[in-house]
Amino acid sequence: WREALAEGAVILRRFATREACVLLALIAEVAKQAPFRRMATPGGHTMSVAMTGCGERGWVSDARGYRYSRLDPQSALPWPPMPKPLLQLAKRSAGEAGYTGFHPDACLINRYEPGAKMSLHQDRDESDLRAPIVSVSLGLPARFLFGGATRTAPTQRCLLEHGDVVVWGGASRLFYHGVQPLRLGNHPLTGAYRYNLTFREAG
Ligand code: MD5
Ligand code: FE
Repeated sequence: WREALAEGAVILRRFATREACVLLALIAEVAKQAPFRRMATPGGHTMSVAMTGCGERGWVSDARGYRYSRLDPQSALPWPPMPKPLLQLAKRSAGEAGYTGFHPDACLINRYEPGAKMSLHQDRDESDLRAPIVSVSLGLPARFLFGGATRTAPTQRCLLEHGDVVVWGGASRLFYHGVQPLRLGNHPLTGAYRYNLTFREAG
């Protein structure tokens, strides 16, 4: 259940399956205070993925660019605190992959509806790019693409399913990656949606 996926990346298959119900209930709690929204891109488009977040910092995108903010721009209030079970899962996952001392201050919550996708990109808005990113997939499966350190590097595809956790550290931390359009489906816990939690040391 523990496999190397790329340089520095480890997939912990089904690591979060038993906790999934609790995680989804916590996501719903966060979304009551900071509702899912489709953010604007700096280029003037609207993302197909709906997002919210919890923790000290939240990732935001608008006409001014991408950044982390202590306040939810929609409410001008701080993001909801990161629930303990989420923080614990993130730390346990990082530990399983060999990363001790992981202290995420941001949990970005992505919600994919059928057709929603994420184009190839790098995650580099965090202040310390040596810290790993822990990603937890819930609900419908996604065809995930990851390449290499350059946009044109060859890409590999992998299926990320309900309960799968990936720890992206080392070289893979800065690999280009994306998510193919979500296919229609019905998951017993999430219906037509896929959720992805990413834990980051942002600040
Ligand atoms: C997702 N989210 O499935 C993905 C999981 C995002 C995003 O890409 O930015 O919200 S995070 C996957 C990730 C992070 C860092 C490095 C790599 C993948 N990688 O090297 O492939 O919604
Ligand atoms: Fe990303």
